[in-house]
Amino acid sequence: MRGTLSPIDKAKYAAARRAADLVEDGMRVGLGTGSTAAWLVRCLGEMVREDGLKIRGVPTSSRTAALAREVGINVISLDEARWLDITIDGADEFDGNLNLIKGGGGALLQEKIVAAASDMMVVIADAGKEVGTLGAFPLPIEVIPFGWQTTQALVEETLISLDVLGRQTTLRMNGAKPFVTDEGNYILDLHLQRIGNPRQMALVINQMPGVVENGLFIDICDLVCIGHGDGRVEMR
Ligand code: ABF
Repeated sequence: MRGTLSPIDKAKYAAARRAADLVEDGMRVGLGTGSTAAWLVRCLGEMVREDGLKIRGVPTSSRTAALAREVGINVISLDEARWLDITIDGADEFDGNLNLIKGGGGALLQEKIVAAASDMMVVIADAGKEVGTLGAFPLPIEVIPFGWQTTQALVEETLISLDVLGRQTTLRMNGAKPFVTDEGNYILDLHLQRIGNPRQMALVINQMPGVVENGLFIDICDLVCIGHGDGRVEMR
């Protein structure tokens, strides 16, 4: 099946496969969400079933939990694990400082909590996710449903004071209804084009009432495995 993969899936698989080699017997492993992270979960499942690898996995979404169980990984909660040896997850963008935009898949809240509770956070991505400056990918902001339009207006007004090009937000939809996260929240996608100061942006956004978390991961990622369509993997 892997022989018939598109170049982009080959790149995702190659990155995931390389990162899976960082996982050792006995580790507690944070399992990311998204199509690249799904390759990682499948690789780890294979290592569990075929090589007898013994790990405990903490999923970052209900989707990943279901896949991890399906491939034979011993799934535990973050509170059972308390601390993780490594988390391996995808990203929507990463820059030269290994800062990230995440949350395109809607799982940013659990992803950030799990990553922050890990000794090491590894991102797996195809080369197309690398950017000079973060922000072309809309920044996901998780907000509670109560008063979400008021929160939206507050976000847009507050951004006037920052040096940003755009400040339009859109409510993420799932068909005709708002997309609802695993935590029962909504997501506003913030269209900025570029984020000159991601650290400041992350702090400002998270101070607003109604905002639960944003998709900027600053100083959290330790290593990026960048997959290419020909199967090469670069490490940053
Ligand atoms: C998750 O999956 C995210 O935080 C990110 O939004 C997304 C990347 O998805 P994919 O690997 O499918 O490009 O990790």
